[in-house]
Amino acid sequence: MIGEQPRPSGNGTRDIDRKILELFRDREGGVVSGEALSRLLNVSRTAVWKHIKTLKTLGYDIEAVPSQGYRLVSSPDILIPADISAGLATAIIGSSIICFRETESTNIIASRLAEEGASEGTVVIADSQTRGKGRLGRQWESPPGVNLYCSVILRPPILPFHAPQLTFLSAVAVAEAIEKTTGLSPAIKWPNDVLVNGCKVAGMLNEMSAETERVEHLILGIGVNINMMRDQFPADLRYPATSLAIEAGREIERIPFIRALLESLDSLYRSYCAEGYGPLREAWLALSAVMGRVVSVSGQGEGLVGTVEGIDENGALLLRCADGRTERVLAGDVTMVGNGL
Ligand code: BT5
Repeated sequence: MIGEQPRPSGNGTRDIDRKILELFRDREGGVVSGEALSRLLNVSRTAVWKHIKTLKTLGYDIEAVPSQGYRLVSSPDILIPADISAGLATAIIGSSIICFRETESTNIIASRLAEEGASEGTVVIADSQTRGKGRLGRQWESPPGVNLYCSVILRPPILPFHAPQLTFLSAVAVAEAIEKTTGLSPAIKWPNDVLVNGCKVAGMLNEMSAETERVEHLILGIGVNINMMRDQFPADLRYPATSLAIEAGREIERIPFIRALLESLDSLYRSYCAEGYGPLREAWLALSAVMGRVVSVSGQGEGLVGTVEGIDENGALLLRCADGRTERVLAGDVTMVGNGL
């Protein structure tokens, strides 16, 4: 179940969804014919059907009544979107906010919405996920009531080969939000894990849809362990994990954290669009847990060991190996080995 808060800048598609819901509510549980919806909204019957299908994916229980039309049986009942957008100081991120009580994966929903034309800055949030995705087909533990699972739709005006530069946007924004709302000191492990006191507190999964000449959309998937307790973590995690509450020794309010995160994302993204990659790269380097450290690489680049020298224009990790050459690592996982070769 969900709540939805389209903000005034929402595009036509989401406006039609909202108008359909208003028409249902005007009838108070009654049936509204497809013909009436099509006439009142000035769209085709097929378009009405597509919007009904989208609303159903978003958690609205809409029944088709044979030869009469549609009836809204129940609406999502969480109020989080309205709470989040109240006082949210952003220009792009949060143009529309959609919340689910439970969904398979916010990245899957966000991709679907993006394909249907959802506006840039649309944010999909879930209280729990049944199939939370990590990188490389791994799973992301997503219990209810404690954490943040969210996906943001971006449509950056850049060529696809520049898209890896935006990989770091969400990790930097999460780190800034942690500093601002908890006073903890986060660090980023390449490419995108956010650590507090050496343990993983957040992970990111970015997914892109592109043509040769342009990025169609980019989904920033962000999972943050906010109030998860020690006994909620599975025993076999790849890397030691923690939550903000465990590290801060107190419960962290989710809504102010989410608002701080969306505001950081908004200002970093706008600065990227106006000034390019430089400021984002600098921010990432300032927060990096791996700069100057010796790391070993698994996945692509398996077996490489070297001292981290930085990241390049495409987000690749630059490693100085024992024989003096510098290797570029484009994908994979790194593990810290020591303090210098
Ligand atoms: C990540 O993958 O770190 C990316 C996680 C992205 C999750 C968000 S939630 C919202 C959005 N919707 C989705 O479906 N996904 C995104 P990776 O680096 O591959 O780490 C995954 C590994 O971390 C797993 O194999 C576990 O070992 C471990 N892990 C799983 N759940 C965890 C958790 N909640 N906290 C810390 N570690 C976890």
